[in-house]
Amino acid sequence: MGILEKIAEIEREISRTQKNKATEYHLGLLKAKLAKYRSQLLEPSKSKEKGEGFDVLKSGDARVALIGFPSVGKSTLLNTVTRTHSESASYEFTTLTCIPGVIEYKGANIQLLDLPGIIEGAAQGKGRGRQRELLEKELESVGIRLNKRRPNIYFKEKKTGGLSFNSMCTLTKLDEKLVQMVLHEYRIFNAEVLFREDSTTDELIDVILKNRVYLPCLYVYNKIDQISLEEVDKLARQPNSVVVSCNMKLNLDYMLERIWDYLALIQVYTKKRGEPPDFKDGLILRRNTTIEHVCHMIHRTLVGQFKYALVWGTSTKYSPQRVGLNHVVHHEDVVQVIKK
Ligand SMILES: Nc1nc2c(ncn2[C@@H]2O[C@H](COP(=O)(O)OP(=O)(O)OP(=O)(O)O)[C@@H](O)[C@H]2O)c(=O)[nH]1
Ligand SMILES: [Mg+2]
Repeated sequence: MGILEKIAEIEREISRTQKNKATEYHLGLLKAKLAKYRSQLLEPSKSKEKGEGFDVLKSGDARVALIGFPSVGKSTLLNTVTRTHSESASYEFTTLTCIPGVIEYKGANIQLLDLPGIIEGAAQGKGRGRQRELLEKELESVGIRLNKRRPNIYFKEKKTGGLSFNSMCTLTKLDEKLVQMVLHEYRIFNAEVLFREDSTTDELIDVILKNRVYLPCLYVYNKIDQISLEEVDKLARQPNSVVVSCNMKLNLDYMLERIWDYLALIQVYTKKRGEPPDFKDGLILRRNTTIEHVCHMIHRTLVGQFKYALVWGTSTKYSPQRVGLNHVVHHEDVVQVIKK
């Protein structure tokens, strides 16, 4: 049996199995098996010819990928908010490779990647709510976790000593036996596991497999010019959602604002002694960045010569305030580095 058939069979069995106390272990084991086969599917196999990926050079301060079904308007979006042109048309699978564009926003260059529509034939999906679910499922199955944080489970494989199982809270969704069964499925017999929250079997599997990617995701609903106001209202109220119309240029500014927010970018200005701050070329950084990182951005040798920094802005009590390398800067702070 091929891996795909095995996966299909396990999926069928999971959907057949009723969820209750008696089937808990059985389901846990099935989930572990399923995740194992899916991971095998993701591993590049040497025998097969290398599939063509969409290698695009990283550029700018951050990158955003457009993931969606065919003909939802991804290319139109790229064409509207960047200077790049990507072919858009009313037929499906217009885009066949990855087209990068650049959004210029608040002094940052955000790379926007237009990708081919995912899954064949899914465009005739049943309604937009359904599409969101399908998309999530598709990304889930390749190990991408959207708007989720890493599970708070400490897990370490050991050479000997069996399973050390501990938890800092009451576990309602799994127990030692289930953890042991799941670990055995991955041929792990010696390990230390500490649950810091009431985790699920799926979360345990994510931590064991290690190859999960946790990404922020903004759901953009396009073509609102084609649906009723009530429907628009309903979509806009869903979590992590924005509604837009590329054709009629509706709400695109708000979408950019939200993208900026999700990327957690901030802009910090530098200043030389005796000169006004340089408000033209701010540094684009991630939220929770320290002065040390700011120094690295200015010049890689600067940290070595660092004495202290003066900071004006909301991150300090006084403006200016003398701070050290560990100080965390805020959006629109002004920084002056004093060398030894
Ligand atoms: N009514 C309406 N139509 C739109 C809007 N945005 C895009 N379209 C149309 O939707 C069709 C598909 O747009 P594309 O941008 O090619 O869609 P895509 O998601 O890139 O499609 P693939 O590359 O095939 O995956 C085109 O005919 C667009 O003109 C919109 O806001 N409203
Ligand atoms: Mg396209």
